[in-house]
Amino acid sequence: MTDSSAKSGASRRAFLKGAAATGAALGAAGAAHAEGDPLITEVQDWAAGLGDGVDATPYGMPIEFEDHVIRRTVEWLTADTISSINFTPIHALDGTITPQGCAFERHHSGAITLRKEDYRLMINGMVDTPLVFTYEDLERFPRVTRTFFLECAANTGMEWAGAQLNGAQYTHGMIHNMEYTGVTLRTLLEEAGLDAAGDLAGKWVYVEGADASSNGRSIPMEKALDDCMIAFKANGEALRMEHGYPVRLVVPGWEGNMWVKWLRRIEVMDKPVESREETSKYTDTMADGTSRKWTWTMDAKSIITSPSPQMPITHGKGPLVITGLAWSGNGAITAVDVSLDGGVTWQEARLAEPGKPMALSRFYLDIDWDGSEMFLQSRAMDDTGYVQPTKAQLREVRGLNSIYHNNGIQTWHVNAEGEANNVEVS
Ligand SMILES: Nc1nc2c(c(=O)[nH]1)N[C@H]1C(S)=C(S)[C@@H](COP(=O)(O)O)O[C@H]1N2
Ligand SMILES: [Mo]
Repeated sequence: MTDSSAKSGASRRAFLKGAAATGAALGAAGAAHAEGDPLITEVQDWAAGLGDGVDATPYGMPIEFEDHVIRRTVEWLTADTISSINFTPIHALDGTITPQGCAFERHHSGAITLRKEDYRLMINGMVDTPLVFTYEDLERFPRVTRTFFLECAANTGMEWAGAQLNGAQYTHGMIHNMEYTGVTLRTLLEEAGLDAAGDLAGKWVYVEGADASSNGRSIPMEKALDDCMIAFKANGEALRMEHGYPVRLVVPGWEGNMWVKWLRRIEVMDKPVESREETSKYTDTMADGTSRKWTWTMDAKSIITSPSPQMPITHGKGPLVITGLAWSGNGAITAVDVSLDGGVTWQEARLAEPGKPMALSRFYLDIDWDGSEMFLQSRAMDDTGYVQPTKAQLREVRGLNSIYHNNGIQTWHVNAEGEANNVEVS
């Protein structure tokens, strides 16, 4: 590559030498070249004059050197961009919060532009008082803020029959994790009065969006009253248009398809609608040709985001940070194990912080890489005691006909050069 990468390599080595001197465990990372490094000894352009003023970026974008950290599509999957999918660059992110600007999108009839002033949310059906809320109305109910992942049921769906897409972004990038602010669905249902509906057992809500597809889904009342949210902020700011501005439904731990964007109507019913999105789609065909339905929960899953095919090891042997994401729709992640040898032996990774229910967890495993090939795997455990299955275990139960709900353990083969590829081990 260019001069500048060589330069930053040199300054990194200098840093590592400093770290070793203070007793950190990075001693073997390389000799220092601090002496004579113009980046240290010379006054640089950026220090010789003034930087940008505070009026240069009223709303900031990532610096130009990060312009590869973007949503991407897979050409053969993206027949048209209106009814389609793109993928979060999870390989290049760290921490747990997904910036809205690069969080994957899935729309069935394109992303619509809906002004707050034109927004209406209706609650009708088996309620005391059918109601219509404006956006301003919603802002006056008691508010909550909570962080959840949204995973499309089809995430990793192209990998059912074998290793196919080469990159964590493509195999596992139909996921994002945001801090949502809004009101609970329970608050609004209570406002409309659920009592007239009598016994709540067996009741459902049917939720639909304002876009042409409407993406209607039926949700059991227990879930609706438990933790669903009517969200109008994500990561502190207004929802982006592509994520449902001004209001979307949040259905923690359940498949992304139920998180209706541009939410416009909630009907309380005594049975599910059996809409297109819950019959011909989002059902799982088994080996014998029958289909599972109402497979709402996203089971525990994990992925090593680096190293990975888009994130090869470029620094040679020595200290290596292995990192990734884990999540469970059934609760909080309690542990993540990492294997370097395709699942023969496992080591427990470090969680960046204790797992939160139905939110992404970040894990790290710091190793001293000897430069030999690895078959990297990660396996998540949640607080129900569930352990992420191997692909073989999953196929034994579910066959090969499914698209949705593939939470099998992923393998990256890393060769001696540090390049990684999507493979399967038997
Ligand atoms: N109104 C509406 N809601 C929708 C969809 C849609 O097309 N229209 N797509 C669904 C699907 S399949 C998924 S995976 C998530 C994607 O949310 P995102 O685009 O914010 O990532 O939204 C869901 N909600
Ligand atoms: Mo989806």
